[in-house]
Amino acid sequence: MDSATLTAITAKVEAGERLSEADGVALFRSPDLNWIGALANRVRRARHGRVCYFNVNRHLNPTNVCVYRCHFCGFRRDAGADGAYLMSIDDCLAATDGAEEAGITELHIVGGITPKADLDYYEALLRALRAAHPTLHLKAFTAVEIAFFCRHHHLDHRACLERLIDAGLGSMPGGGAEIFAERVRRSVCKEKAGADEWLAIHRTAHELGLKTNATMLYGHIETPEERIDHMARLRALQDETGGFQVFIPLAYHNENNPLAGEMTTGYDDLKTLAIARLFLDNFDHIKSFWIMHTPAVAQVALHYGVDDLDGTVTEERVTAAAGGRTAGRESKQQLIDLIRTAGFTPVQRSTVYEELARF
Ligand code: V47
Ligand code: SF4
Repeated sequence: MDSATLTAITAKVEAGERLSEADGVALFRSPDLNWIGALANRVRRARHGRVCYFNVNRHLNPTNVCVYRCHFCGFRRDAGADGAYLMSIDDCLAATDGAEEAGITELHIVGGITPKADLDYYEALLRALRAAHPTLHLKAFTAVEIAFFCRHHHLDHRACLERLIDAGLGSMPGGGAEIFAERVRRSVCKEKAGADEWLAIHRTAHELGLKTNATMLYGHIETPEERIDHMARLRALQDETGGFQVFIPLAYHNENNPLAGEMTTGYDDLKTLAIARLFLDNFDHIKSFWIMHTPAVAQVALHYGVDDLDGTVTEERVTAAAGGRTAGRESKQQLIDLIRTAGFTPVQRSTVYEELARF
């Protein structure tokens, strides 16, 4: 891209004008990471100053049994295969025992797609967790899981979500979005809910008052145009509902999965995060899931548009299964130090971005 295009995009951002899809693609095609990063940093600083948010959470993946076969997934197992597991509700209670004492404020609950873990199972699980941990926020179920529950139980999205809210669901994570483009989904995750259904479920969740998150799995077979198309569809829904809290680009990991592509580079990670900050002008937060980006890249990313780090995640299995080297046990103090030494003020937040403590 010539510098005139970058200058024109810079002028738009400075005037608070929305970037077009062509602008977004041009940014991906530009090699000028530091220019793009500096621009994203200006937007980030105008919104959040020197604050960097983090939360203290725990992941609970009740089963890795999955009837789907996404090509990028190292986590899934066939029922009965070596390493396949399905936790009972008591197992889940045991795994979350002592959560509050450990300072945890959120449980992030997602699992594989199996009739053995259906809506009845998850309603009972939410109720049991709510009874055992009344103050913990239950952030649970990707739209892909909700779509499966709906089909399995012959329910529409609204009825299914209402049942889960009644059982204790507090918000929804952003997984399962992958890349919305049909070409990519047909190739790497053809069984799971398509883009339209993913978006429809989040729309309904927003209508019911649930906050939700949005992800994008990048660094495999998608093109820059498909990354921007993905973000454009999220931006359009956000214009309608305002219900998304945060955008989380997830970096593809290449172990134990049939896709076996290259890992993303730090360069691509930073550029993708910065472009997300510039393109998604109606999203409050851009999060680095540092388990995927590594603490080193996540720290630098705070200067490239990121204002949120997730988190003091314990027991995260999806990334670990695909070659993640960063054990999900970063202590709160380490996270605080990582944010501070990058020149930012660590703010511990709740799931829905209320400030809990400032360090
Ligand atoms: O949906 C699967 C992705 C997601 C791989 O909402 C992979 O706060 C990289 O959605 N390499 C689950 N990614 C994780 C997720 C998430 C994580 C953190 C915070 C939030 C949030 C959501 O992980 C899956 C899929 O897109 N994934 N395999 C892989 N090999
Ligand atoms: Fe199943 Fe999720 Fe893995 Fe796809 S990414 S195979 S839906 S566990």
